[in-house]
Amino acid sequence: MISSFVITGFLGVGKTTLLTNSVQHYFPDKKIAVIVNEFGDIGIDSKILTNVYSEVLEISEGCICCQLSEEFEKGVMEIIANYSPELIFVETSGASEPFPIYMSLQNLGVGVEGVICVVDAKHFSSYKENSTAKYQLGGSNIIVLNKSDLVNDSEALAVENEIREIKNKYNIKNMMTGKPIFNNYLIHRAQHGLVAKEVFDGVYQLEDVLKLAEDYTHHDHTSKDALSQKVVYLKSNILFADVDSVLQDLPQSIYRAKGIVKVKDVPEAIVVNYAFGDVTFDELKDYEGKSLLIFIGENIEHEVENLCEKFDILSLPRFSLKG
Ligand SMILES: Nc1nc2c(ncn2[C@@H]2O[C@H](COP(=O)(O)OP(=O)(O)OP(=O)(O)O)[C@@H](O)[C@H]2O)c(=O)[nH]1
Ligand SMILES: [Mg+2]
Repeated sequence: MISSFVITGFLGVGKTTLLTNSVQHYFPDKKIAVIVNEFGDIGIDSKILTNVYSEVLEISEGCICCQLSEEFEKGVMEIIANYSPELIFVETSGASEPFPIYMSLQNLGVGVEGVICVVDAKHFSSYKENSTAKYQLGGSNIIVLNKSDLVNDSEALAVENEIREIKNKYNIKNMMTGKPIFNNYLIHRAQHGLVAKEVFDGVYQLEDVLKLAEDYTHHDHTSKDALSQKVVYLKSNILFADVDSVLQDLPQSIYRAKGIVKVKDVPEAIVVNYAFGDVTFDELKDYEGKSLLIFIGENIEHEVENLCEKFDILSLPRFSLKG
């Protein structure tokens, strides 16, 4: 049986970092497929993962939490047929819940060894009220308190206590028995996603929850904390400082920005990674694609339009990405 891990967690918490660092560190000899379930046809993360087979399965726009199965399952079947992986890692979109993905893997006969929820130790309080974030915790059985380098021990402990509270309240339960489907969960601390090896030891084997599938109903998210994404293109002929000034000025409702940008004063393209006010830049060699940024947050349509008006270097695509 092919094994898998599902990696969930809110926007920008370090899911891809956990994949690239931990997974490649612990599984150098295994045939691994990494599947990133992402918005749109952009696949920024897949450009960064180079050592393993990786593929981005596109999520259509709309309610991402509802993007159950069909396309995802078809994509996974193709990957299994073409590549025969021993182990599959699925990174779910930071704006969606893990359970539908979990069910899809089960349906395909892929064993789910664990659902890992990555938590941002530093920025947890900025996003913990979001209902998607709560259901991500509720639907996982391995919790990784990442970015622990950015907090002290008492701050980390405080976040761990909050996680336990949310976990108790939002644990998904089997509708028939009323019992939580995950008997147990553990919290591991990590820096840059490098977790203890035991996280992947397969000791987590989940209860068989196929019965639950019949009863699973999508949680009704209020529009208050609905997450949306917008893509903007960047003009050519811009400087690094221009990009930096946009990122310095993002409104709080934009939690996450990522993209690949080309600027005049740096020879290679730059991967931009912005999460809750913190930003990192990495060079990406031989990138020939468009220069773009994706903004993700709560009801951000207007904010992004304002940004485009304010910063001449940004422009909205004339056609939707799907169109
Ligand atoms: N200081 C610090 N930064 C981290 C750590 N882990 C990840 N980061 C940074 O956080 C940013 C987001 O990391 P990603 O791994 O792309 O996050 P993600 O959860 O995959 O993001 P999405 O897929 O967009 O939801 C990047 O700039 C990382 O370098 C960590 O442990 N410590
Ligand atoms: Mg990612």
